[in-house]
Amino acid sequence: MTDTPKLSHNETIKTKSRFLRGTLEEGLAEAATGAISEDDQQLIKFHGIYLQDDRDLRPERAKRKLDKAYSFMARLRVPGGVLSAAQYLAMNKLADERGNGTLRLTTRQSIQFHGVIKTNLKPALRQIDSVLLDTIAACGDVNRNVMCTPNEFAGPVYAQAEQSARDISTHLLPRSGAWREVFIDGEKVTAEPEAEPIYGATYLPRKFKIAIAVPPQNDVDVFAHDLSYIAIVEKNAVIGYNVVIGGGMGATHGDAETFPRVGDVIGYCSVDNAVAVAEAVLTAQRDFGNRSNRRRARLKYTIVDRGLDWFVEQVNARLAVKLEPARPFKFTDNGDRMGWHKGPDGLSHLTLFVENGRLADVGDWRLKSALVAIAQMHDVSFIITPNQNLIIARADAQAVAKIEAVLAEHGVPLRGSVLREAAMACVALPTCGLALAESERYLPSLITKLDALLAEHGLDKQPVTVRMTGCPNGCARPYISEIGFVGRNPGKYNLHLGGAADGSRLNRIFREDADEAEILTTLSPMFADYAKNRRAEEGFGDFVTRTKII
Ligand code: SRM
Ligand code: SF4
Repeated sequence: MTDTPKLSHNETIKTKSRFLRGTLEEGLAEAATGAISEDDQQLIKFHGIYLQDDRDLRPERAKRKLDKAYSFMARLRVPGGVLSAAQYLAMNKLADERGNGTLRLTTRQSIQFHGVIKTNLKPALRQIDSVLLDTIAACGDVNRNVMCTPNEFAGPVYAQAEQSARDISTHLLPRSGAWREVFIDGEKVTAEPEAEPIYGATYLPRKFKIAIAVPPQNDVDVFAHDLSYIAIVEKNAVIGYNVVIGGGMGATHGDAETFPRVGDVIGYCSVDNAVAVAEAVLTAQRDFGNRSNRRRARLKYTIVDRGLDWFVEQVNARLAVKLEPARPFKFTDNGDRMGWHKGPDGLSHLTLFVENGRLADVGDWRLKSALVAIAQMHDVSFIITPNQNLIIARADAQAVAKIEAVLAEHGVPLRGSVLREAAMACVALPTCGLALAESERYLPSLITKLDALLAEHGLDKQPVTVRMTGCPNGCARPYISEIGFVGRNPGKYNLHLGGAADGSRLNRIFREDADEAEILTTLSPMFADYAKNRRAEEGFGDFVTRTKII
């Protein structure tokens, strides 16, 4: 008798789904509830949508014996995060008419719409489709939004990298017509039986993530994804990419079988071979990834369990042109290039600070309205950065002056403090069903206190990466920041220290379950020590590692 482990329930859901249709059509038509069935909740993710509920309202609604306050979150697929002004305006309208009135820039250069109630879901997706955008594969056991060091307008190298991101995204898109059939037209777009030439009927064991970096910037955090590419540039052109595999952030508190991991550089491929490499790595993971235990189903665990060399052999066996030895590269940091920058064509690009990616109007700070005014006035592009900021791209001299005036009129500063600009927090409460602690709503006030501490020691101009998540899943990539806060309980965080400023090294847990007071009393003497004893150009993460604080 063979000892084959039982497949996870999600595998059955996928098998029976008729290429991602399930009973979504019926479930969305059911007026008696704002939710859908549990199996369909898993399937709808493949279409970029999650069922959520407002967790702030849970206690009160439970007391009144009411159903949870259900709504959906929809996430765009935007390789490299690039939107035209017209697309941005349509997305802003959608947030107002169908969502909770805000847009949330994500750590993978996408936009999320929260608070879309069931009756608004199809109209919302039709609005997305009408401006040639979609939410296909933005979640689920498939390749997700492909990230890329942003701004294709900043020069030919960036444009080439963006093109690779789009090519890979298109090639790895599920072929199922279910998204259009269920949400847009209601018409069958393909005669059954359909086929998924790359994925097969059961898709991948788990989500799969790809990013492309253009050194010296490692803004996309190349070591944090299943598969990444590092652009190798010669004579102002990308000639190929180093390939990195097996990164990932997600973990579960108290489960040593799960852990964050930084990826390994396994070789080099030409630009022309980049799509084939993506297919080879993805299909090797499709065939050998763990389909029994979803907690151990990411590529990083396939590599740890079976060995890196073995996995690279599997990849090479699928390639007509094998990987070559990796080429030299150097990253300096994993931040965004904030403020105004001029491109080779004379046009200017503003990387605007957006706190934790939330585009909203709050009191006198009216960022959301300012962006609408800018999009209506100029033919600019909007590009979401991997650090939850926003680039307003392609501004001529006249536009630069007007953009600055509009932002000032709306009370929007171009820049934050050095610490705040580089910081990231995941969404967490009230929408994330997995959050154990606050993140987006709490980090801003903690940053104010950390900024004050750093200023006491003359460190307010020193870049330090601070990232916070409301649980150990790692959505803001906290395990490679210099200072990471990972939610454990309400008001309590594991304090991680020692990541490298270029995103190449994992940090480690320094304190468990720390509240704000403990966080501040722990970090204050460290900042003093760092101010006094650091070496020239030494980052905080490198300092605590060299001096064995961690
Ligand atoms: Fe994430 C699940 C939000 C980037 C690792 N993530 C979730 C869900 C959908 C919660 C859920 O499953 O019910 C969160 C929705 C919260 C909400 O209310 O909006 C959520 N993840 C986010 C976003 C919006 C965080 C943000 O503040 O920007 C990011 C959306 C990215 C996008 O546009 O696609 C986001 N998530 C990430 C990243 C960072 C990245 O990809 O570069 C990671 C770590 C990298 C990785 O995948 O290893 C990440 N999210 C997870 C995990 C853990 C996966 C694992 O391997 O264990 C989960 C939970 C899961 O999949 O079971 C998760
Ligand atoms: Fe939710 Fe956890 Fe991701 Fe934060 S890290 S958005 S709490 S799943």
